[in-house]
Amino acid sequence: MSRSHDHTPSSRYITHEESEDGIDRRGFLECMAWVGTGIVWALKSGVPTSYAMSRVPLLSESERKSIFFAQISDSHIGFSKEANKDVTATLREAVAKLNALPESPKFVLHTGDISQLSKPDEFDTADQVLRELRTDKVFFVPGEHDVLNDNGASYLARYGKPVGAKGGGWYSFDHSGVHFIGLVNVLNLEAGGLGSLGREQLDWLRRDVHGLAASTPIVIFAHIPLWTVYPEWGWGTDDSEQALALLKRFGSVTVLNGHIHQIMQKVEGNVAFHTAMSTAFPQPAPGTAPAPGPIKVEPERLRSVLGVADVTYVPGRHTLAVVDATLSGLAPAFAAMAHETMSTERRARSKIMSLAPNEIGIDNFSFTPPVLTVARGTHVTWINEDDVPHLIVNVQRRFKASPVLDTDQRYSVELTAAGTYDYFCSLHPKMTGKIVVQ
Ligand SMILES: [Cu+2]
Repeated sequence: MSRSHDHTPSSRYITHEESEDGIDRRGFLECMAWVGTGIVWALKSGVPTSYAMSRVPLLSESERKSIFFAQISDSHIGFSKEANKDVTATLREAVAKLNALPESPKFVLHTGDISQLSKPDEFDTADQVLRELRTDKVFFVPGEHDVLNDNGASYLARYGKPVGAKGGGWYSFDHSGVHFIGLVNVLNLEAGGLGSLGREQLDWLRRDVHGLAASTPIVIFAHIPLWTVYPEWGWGTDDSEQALALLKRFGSVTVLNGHIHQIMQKVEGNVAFHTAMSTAFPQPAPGTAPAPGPIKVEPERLRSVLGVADVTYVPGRHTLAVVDATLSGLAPAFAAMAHETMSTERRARSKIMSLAPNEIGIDNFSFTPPVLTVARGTHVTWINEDDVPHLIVNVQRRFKASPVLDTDQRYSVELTAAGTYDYFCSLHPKMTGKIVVQ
């Protein structure tokens, strides 16, 4: 399994290479970044086949017309920084894109980060725009941005209840002979870790698939990728392998994720993984920038790095195909972005922080200094200079967790007892730091 492989980032993220017949054979073995090309993939009688978007005309008429369902992800309603000042408008464009399909999708999956800061009015706006979709129903799973402040309680009340969600918001349903499973991997994250499903959810999953025939096509959707895309940036889920082990016996498993705001795909045995574009802003390709986070591209290119995914399925033929569609209608333009814009954009953005001896700066998804030594009774202050929200949690729970800190917001605690305080960001648990009180 590639989860345990130790490829360097440069060898792990290969550029799409296609053989003469349009079938990407390396794709069966390697993780890959799809750059500069739209992708369709199909599971035909359990055999994965991938095509460049240009091959879509070769699909049968019925396949092309029978859009089964669609995926929207990472709409981040409430975000209004440089990378996209009107994320509501681009979500609306995504809705229009889906409404313009020759056949309406039966339903739409939203794979999380509906909102930027879990605010009721952000959810209200998202709901209002999504109501314009010409489809029967929209199913949601939460992103880490949707469960700020209350460990997901308000998310659950709004989106979990209507689908009879269990525990932290997971649920399943059946449609046209396909079994759909919405999983939650953004709750109770631990310092230094990745996304997490947790024991309770894994036990539920075991019971959920127990009675299903191995021939039942399975579609799993969750926010953070259920395969290790780039652990250095937290792009993976710690216990996803345990979930996938429960699905080994099924002939066709499709995993749809968001979170990384770019198209990536990998096929491993019976499991096909796919991450979707955001409708709000792009993020850097793994390892091409100091940190993940929103990046600004030339205005004319924005709509070529935002989009949706359409999925077709022909019952009885075990065919499931995902087509990524940008808002512009042009091929995704991540490649050019990766090489031209990102490093300069990040460099320009990165601020020089002058910090007092009791201050900890947050920038580019890291804490500065990583270890702060102070005297007893010091008020320690975190300052978020990043363009994404962060949330400070003490591992030993000896000081109160911060509220969500958006850009330029601060949080202070008075540390009266000597000792070592480990802390991390509960939204991005790879971000860790330490305070030594003497
Ligand atoms: Cu964070």
